Amino acid sequence: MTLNLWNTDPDVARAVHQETRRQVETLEMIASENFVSEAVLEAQGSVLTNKYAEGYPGKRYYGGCEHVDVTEELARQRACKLFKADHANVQPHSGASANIAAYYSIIKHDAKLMALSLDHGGHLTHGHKVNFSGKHFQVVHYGVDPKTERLDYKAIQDMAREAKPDILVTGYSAYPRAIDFAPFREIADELGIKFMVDMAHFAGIVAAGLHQNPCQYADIVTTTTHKTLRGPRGGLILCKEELAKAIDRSIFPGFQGGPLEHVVAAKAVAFGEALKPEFKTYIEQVLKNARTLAEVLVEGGLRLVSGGTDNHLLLVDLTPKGLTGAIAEEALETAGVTCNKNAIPFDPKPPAVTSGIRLGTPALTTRGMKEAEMRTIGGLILDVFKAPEDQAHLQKIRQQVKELTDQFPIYADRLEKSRAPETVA
Ligand code: DSN
Repeated sequence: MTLNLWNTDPDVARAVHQETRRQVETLEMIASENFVSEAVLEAQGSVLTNKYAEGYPGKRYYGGCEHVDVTEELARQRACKLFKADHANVQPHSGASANIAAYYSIIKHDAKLMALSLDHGGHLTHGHKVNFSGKHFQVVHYGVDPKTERLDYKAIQDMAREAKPDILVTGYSAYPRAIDFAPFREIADELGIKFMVDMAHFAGIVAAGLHQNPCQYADIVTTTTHKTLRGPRGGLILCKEELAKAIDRSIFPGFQGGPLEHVVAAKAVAFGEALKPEFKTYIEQVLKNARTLAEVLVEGGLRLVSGGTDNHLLLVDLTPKGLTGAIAEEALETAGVTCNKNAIPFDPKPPAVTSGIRLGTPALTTRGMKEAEMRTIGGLILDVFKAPEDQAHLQKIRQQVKELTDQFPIYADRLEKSRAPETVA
């Protein structure tokens, strides 16, 4: 299958093969990653990548758009159906692009934005000082309650009354609990401001009907399409009808040029998959797996931020084991478990070190793993932490990881076909 690639560019072909092998043979526990279907990969790898289509279906600045109009329209309609939204813009290249365009459709440069801070689980694009959002807006950050490590809606209300932001934002990249959008809506209504939700992490849980739907509360909802939603890497904006024109103009011609129509087609396929009943079963299992893993890790002496999880992710405080996030991430990777170091709320350690790791179950669940495997994996993680610098110990665990991943094959055909042909050394 990758014969052309091997013949044209063996260096790239080799890296693609090795990455395929890495995904197949290790335990992918980065909470924001997943494995898309072969159908999504086919759409994304199609000739639609050749097409310019600035504009929107039926109103393009290029000829020959009749077929990409079909795929983009399908993506829009399916996104609206999935999230019960009035309007969808499926062109954002990423979650960050979606957020930039969303902000500028309703607020101006220097406006005041209020959101969850990055070190308490928020996202860079929610006003971090190194990001456009922190540089171009005045920012007020709320955090989690020091005792419960959960959002304190009353404290957020008090802060908003005091700060009088122009836009209120919620959403996270590392918060293990469900969010109640109703108090945010009330605050926004009281202050007469817009309310935006970035549901990138939990979009799949919303699609499955297992999380409150932000589209029923927020003026604008943004998301990536590749996390729990299990689509291609990209972004999506959903909004009420009255903001549809502003959002569309903000994406194009505001912040983007030609849409990536091959990715848009892959989004259409993924949204179609998420509309099927099997997707709800998948997300139910993602949640059960996260809860099971949480139990095992707590029984093994680790502390979980907020005491547990309502969603697909766990924020693990490694302090009881005397480890840092950096050491744990590296040891786990050597043992074949991929995750990321992550600050915990009020973390005394710097971001490159951290006291925590973030673990997620979406990708493992896509492989078909269930509670029994989560117990095994929890045990392997605890084993890694017993001697994180003992390379022989880590290699033994890596062998156990390989035995486990062999029982839950993924991309088997793809792996085989990405191997070097005999003609290439
Ligand atoms: N970088 C993503 C994550 O890992 O959560 C958020 O965009």
